[in-house]
Amino acid sequence: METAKNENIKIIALSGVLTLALDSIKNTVEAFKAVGMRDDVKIIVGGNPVSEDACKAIGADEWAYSPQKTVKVCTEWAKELGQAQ
Ligand code: B12
Repeated sequence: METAKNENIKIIALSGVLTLALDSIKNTVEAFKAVGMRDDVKIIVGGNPVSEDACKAIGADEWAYSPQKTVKVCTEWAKELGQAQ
């Protein structure tokens, strides 16, 4: 969060391989809320245990399984946010 703030990072991508990681990913999203930064960043999640339902439960903005979708979503966000691709 400190790095995101200091370096003006707008897209956060969180990866989890184990089902256990879903809790940590959710805690990270909650931590952005707690410091009032949730609306400043877009959060995309992915990894083996991540699904549409998990994405909703986590409170992320998007999820992806394929690299192609990940790039598509982040490219759209970058345009929306007025950042270089
Ligand atoms: C290789 C592997 C390991 C290696 C990891 C080596 C390394 N340095 O990374 C080793 C041998 C260390 C390992 C250990 C363990 N593993 Co393991 N492992 C795997 C395996 C075979 C492949 C994972 C992988 O790298 N896939 C290749 C990547 C490219 O694919 P991917 O992760 O699915 O990612 C794709 C998408 O999900 C997406 N994506 C991924 N991340 C992100 C992030 C974002 C933001 C986005 C948008 C998209 C995205 O894009 C990728 C490309 O398409 C999987 C089985 C499997 N087929 O998934 C089990 C698996 C993940 N392991 C498993 C387990 C249980 C373990 C251990 C707990 C075993 C143990 N008892 O010690 C440990 C845990 C280690 C740890 N601390 O995390 C389970 C997890 C079960 C669960 N649901 O929790 C799996 C699913 C196997 C199984 N079916 O039981 N493992």
